[in-house]
Amino acid sequence: MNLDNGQVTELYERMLLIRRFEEQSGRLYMEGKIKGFLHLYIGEEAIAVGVISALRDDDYIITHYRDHGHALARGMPPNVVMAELMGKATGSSGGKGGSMHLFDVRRGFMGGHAIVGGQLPIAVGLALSAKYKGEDKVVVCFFGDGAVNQGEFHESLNMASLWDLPVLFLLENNLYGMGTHVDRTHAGGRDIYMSADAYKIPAAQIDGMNVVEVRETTQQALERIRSGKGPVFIEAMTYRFVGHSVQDPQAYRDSSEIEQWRAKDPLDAFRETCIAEALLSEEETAQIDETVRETVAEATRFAEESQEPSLESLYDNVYDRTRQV
Ligand SMILES: Cc1ncc(C[n+]2csc(CCOP(=O)(O)OP(=O)(O)O)c2C)c(N)n1
Ligand SMILES: [Mg+2]
Repeated sequence: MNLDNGQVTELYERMLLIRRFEEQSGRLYMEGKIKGFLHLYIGEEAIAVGVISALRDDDYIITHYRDHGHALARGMPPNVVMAELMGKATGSSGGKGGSMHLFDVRRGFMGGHAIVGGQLPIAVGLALSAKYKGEDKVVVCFFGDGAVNQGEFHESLNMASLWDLPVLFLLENNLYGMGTHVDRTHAGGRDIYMSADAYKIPAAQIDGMNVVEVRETTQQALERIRSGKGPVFIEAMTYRFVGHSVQDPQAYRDSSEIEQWRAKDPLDAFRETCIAEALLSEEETAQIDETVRETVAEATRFAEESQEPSLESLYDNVYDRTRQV
């Protein structure tokens, strides 16, 4: 591995933070403290962390509704993310966006989008603005296999390629869109990355459970994009270890399939490799585990103790043409 102790510590800590944060969110949902929808990212952590660790601070990120992992990987404070999930005024969107609408303009984190595929054309718009203004920024657009059979996916790839826009299309292929397997939704089978070929966009399919592979492929893609050669497409193969949302009984898949993928747990694999290559010690991983647990406990405390948005703020930031300003 071409990484030093500091870098592997950061990658491992971020992945573990996402894992523990998500586990805690699931518990809080069951306790009725998080309401509405909650889509967990458990099993897919290597993608958000591998990709986002390769970005610059002023690059843009835009993603789908399964967005907690991307937000935490980008460095959004866990306190603020947890408060948003609990609908508190201290949350990143003042408690009014919730799980699917995390947002942080300062960090170039342009949302959390609940409309499947809706972020793709917005990513192209962000990239067009960056190119037009002569800014050296790349837009990373995360989306799932459920987004790729819609027109806007093809329109976005076409326009980004035609205009050589600085977009990294990052497909998280976890084999399912809600309860439907990708084999039943995509005529091209599991090699969705080949769709990019129709638009002359270079594409690769990679192991989304391997954080180092994700990071290195992203670095190569970014280099090409920053040189002005237009978009790149990466399909990262992955699996969500839990249901589509917390309310999903998962009757559509066998537990043996889940077990097979759990055996490829991106955290276990990375930790074992780091220990084998003497990049991390058992003691260091235990220490990281301790730190992460404290961070998640503190985020929970912060969110629980925060106030709900005031009634007077109900219409703030809401466009309502019937109300006079
Ligand atoms: C345009 C649109 N159609 C349908 C839905 C309902 N819906 C929510 S999530 C989802 C599945 C998306 O699957 P995928 O893109 O693979 O993401 P994953 O949940 O696997 O991360 C669907 C169909 C929606 N939100 N938006
Ligand atoms: Mg999917």
